[in-house]
Amino acid sequence: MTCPKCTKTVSAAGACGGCGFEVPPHWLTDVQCSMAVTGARSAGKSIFIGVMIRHFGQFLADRHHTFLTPLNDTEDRFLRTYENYLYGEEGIIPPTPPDVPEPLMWSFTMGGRRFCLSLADAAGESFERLTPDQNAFAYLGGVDMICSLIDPLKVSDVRAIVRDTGIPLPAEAGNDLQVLRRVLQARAAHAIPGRVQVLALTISKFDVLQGLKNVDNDRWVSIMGRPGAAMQRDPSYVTQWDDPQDRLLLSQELRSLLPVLGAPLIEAAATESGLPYYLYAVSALGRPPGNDGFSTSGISPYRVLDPLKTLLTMKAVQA
Ligand SMILES: Nc1nc2c(ncn2[C@@H]2O[C@H](COP(=O)(O)OP(=O)(O)OP(=O)(O)O)[C@@H](O)[C@H]2O)c(=O)[nH]1
Ligand SMILES: [Mg+2]
Ligand SMILES: [Zn+2]
Repeated sequence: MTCPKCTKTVSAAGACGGCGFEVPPHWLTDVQCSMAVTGARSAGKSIFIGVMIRHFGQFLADRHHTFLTPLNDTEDRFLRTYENYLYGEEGIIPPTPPDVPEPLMWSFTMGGRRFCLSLADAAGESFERLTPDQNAFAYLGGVDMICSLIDPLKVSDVRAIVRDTGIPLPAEAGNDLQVLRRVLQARAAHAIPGRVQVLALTISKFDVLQGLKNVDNDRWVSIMGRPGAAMQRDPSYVTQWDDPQDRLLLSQELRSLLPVLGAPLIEAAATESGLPYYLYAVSALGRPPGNDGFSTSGISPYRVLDPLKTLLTMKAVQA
């Protein structure tokens, strides 16, 4: 058993001997699942986490008739760092400070099994500077899933079209491919022998690309406007577990999208890492944010549960 924060071996609940993190008893008794969300600055990591967890709680209640229980100080931190912004009056989430990432943890039941989820958010700024010797990022070698966000608003072609439509653009920051390679190198340096890890290559802010089917641009209209495409559907809230058929279909469509996004080397980096990987598309907000934050326009997420459902299904099968 390893600590969710520093990956040192732990044999009992309570303060970890390596880092002092309070390891909850659930971590030792339940099916462990851990996810690290990575990506460059403003890739959409924190908003994705905030919306994913909120919707996961609703999904558990509606589809599994169970509850998402925050552990340690997670409830307070989640409220302060995510929910107060996304569903309150605080305006947009500020950039995550480059501190040592502290996992958020929850416990819940799915399919009659208890799960304990550990989820790590970190600053894009830290990932952009990451080197394999940084022990604060050892968790990258211990997590079950690395969910790496790729931001379509970094693509100059997409930015140019979006700028024309008048939607506010976040500052262009960080190179997604470089960050992905740094994350995967750090992962390899801290890998725990025998641990199965998967990589979720996840296009964030997918509403931006879906919006291109309505613009005056033939190339994008033909790519994004195909009726019946998996990219146009969102069954993630309906199915109880991962749906492999839907996932494969979506992966195929996204595979043909990556070169168009100018990101063909993203898959090469994934292959180089030797990790099994899947492609996902998510939109946490479902639409571009307004200048004054989120609350006025409302949040209607798209496929935000897909990576997590793959992870939980994988762990349920392994357990
Ligand atoms: N259109 C659209 N924009 C989004 C979405 N999610 C995030 N954004 C935009 O991206 C900006 C950054 O989002 P964050 O979640 O704070 O990004 P981050 O990756 O956590 O950034 P750091 O903490 O600095 O590393 C937001 O202020 C939004 O403008 C989305 O689903 N759709
Ligand atoms: Mg953040
Ligand atoms: Zn520790």
